[in-house]
Amino acid sequence: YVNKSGKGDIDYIINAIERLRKNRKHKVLVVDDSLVFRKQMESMLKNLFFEVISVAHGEEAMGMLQAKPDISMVLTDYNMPVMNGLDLTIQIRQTYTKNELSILALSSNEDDEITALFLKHGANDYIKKPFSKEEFSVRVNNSIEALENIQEILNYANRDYLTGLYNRRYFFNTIPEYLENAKDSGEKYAIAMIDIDHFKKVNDTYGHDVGDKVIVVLADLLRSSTNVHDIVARFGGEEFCVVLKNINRYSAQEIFERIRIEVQNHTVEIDKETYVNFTISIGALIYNEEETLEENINEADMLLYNAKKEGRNRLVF
Ligand code: GH3
Ligand code: MG
Ligand code: MG
Ligand code: MG
Repeated sequence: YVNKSGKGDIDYIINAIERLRKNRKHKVLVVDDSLVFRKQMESMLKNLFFEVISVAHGEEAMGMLQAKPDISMVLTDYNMPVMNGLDLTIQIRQTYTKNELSILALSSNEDDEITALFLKHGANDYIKKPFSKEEFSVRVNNSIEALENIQEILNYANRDYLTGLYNRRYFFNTIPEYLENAKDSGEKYAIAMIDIDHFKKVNDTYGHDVGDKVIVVLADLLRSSTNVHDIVARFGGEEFCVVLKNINRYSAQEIFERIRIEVQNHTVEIDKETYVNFTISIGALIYNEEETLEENINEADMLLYNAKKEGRNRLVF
């Protein structure tokens, strides 16, 4: 069976299966005051393998977005009691960009101005009621695909390919704003520069692939030893930067020291005969708001240099 556009239903199913295969079951929030219409959309979306949540108006939708921050798309009606679709769109865009959350506006309103207003205030696309099941599926799929493509590109731009950690570019783009929050809330942040000791020897003795494996092991260890709100970045080579959020000097020292000891005690198994041990040196400080980020990083780098000079496998705070 082929629809008017030449695309068969099977294409949407293939599309949806492709998404499932990539292990991404997107959550979609349906916002409509008509129960009949909500049920209809729910069933169409479930056929496209989306996880669906539905609410009756904009205010409920805002509450749901706060409770479930991993929603990928909002499908919203225009005319609703308490808060209409346009006000909802405006509110959502104060928190989420078009690249983070897709908004599809739906309305039977004949007024073309509403369409323009929706798009102007940040809706990604617009569907006029009544619409065919086919148009609905195509527009929903297109928006989700666009969102996935942008997120994939952002991922390539912001993350290090080998370890999946944030790269230097992301770090220097994001950290200043992140630290601004610290200034406002009066929270202290700790910054550490971390470098593997005698890493050239690892490469020279076991080869570059083993060296890479060691870098990945350290990356995983840094990630698992820190909080979700902390930042772990690979600056290049075997050099990492860790930022701990909302922490005092004593706790930061304890965490970095624990990481150092964990690395020292960890054995990397390459194969049945090859086991590699390695150590790291750490230069760390409590972020000084009176100085720039670069100055803070340079200071941490100096402390790292001192840790190396004093014999390696140590923390200088
Ligand atoms: P030190 O204790 O003073 O830090 O000695 P080191 O041998 O670790 O010296 P340094 O930090 O200058 O060495 C960095 C080495 O890391 C040089 C480079 O060949 C290697 N390297 C950089 N990036 C990678 C990578 O992605 N994979 C591998 N396997 N090696 C890398
Ligand atoms: Mg309505
Ligand atoms: Mg090194
Ligand atoms: Mg180095």
